Amino acid sequence: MGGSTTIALDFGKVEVNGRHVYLFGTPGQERFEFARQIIGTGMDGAILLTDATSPVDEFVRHLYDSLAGENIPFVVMINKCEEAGAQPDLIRKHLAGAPVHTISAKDYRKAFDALCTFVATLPMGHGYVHHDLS
Ligand SMILES: Nc1nc2c(ncn2[C@@H]2O[C@H](COP(=O)(O)OP(=O)(O)OP(=O)(O)O)[C@@H](O)[C@H]2O)c(=O)[nH]1
Ligand SMILES: [Mg+2]
Repeated sequence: MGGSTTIALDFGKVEVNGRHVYLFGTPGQERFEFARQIIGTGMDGAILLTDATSPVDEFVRHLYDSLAGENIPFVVMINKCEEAGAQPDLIRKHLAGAPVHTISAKDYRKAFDALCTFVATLPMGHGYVHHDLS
């Protein structure tokens, strides 16, 4: 979307092997920690989308550690892997522990396959949270 930064959330809905998957993209900038906390409440799984052309810095490490500390399925997807300067192996080395997929937003099929693999690890019967306000 023309170089715009996420300040609230990105939302997407896809069907994966007959399951409805709701994707909530949080802002990536450090100052939006509060938004990540709110959006992440009640999530069934977490995907850390990292940039293969940027080194793992303290902030990415912080995101990794907080998601790994949640009691939910968690995966790392290394994006921009088609770029000439991409170093997915370096990122993979620094984020060892969680399952890792190398993807590119420019390769829909590969990214979707990675999502399918992750969704298959999620327990059934989730995906919709009923908030009882009474
Ligand atoms: N070459 C390449 N460029 C990409 C890829 N994915 C995203 N981009 C570009 O990277 C830039 C940033 O993408 P965004 O989707 O805005 O990144 P973001 O992580 O949501 O950024 P914030 O919302 O600011 O946290 C845009 O210019 C995208 O076109 C990719 O896989 N390959
Ligand atoms: Mg964004």
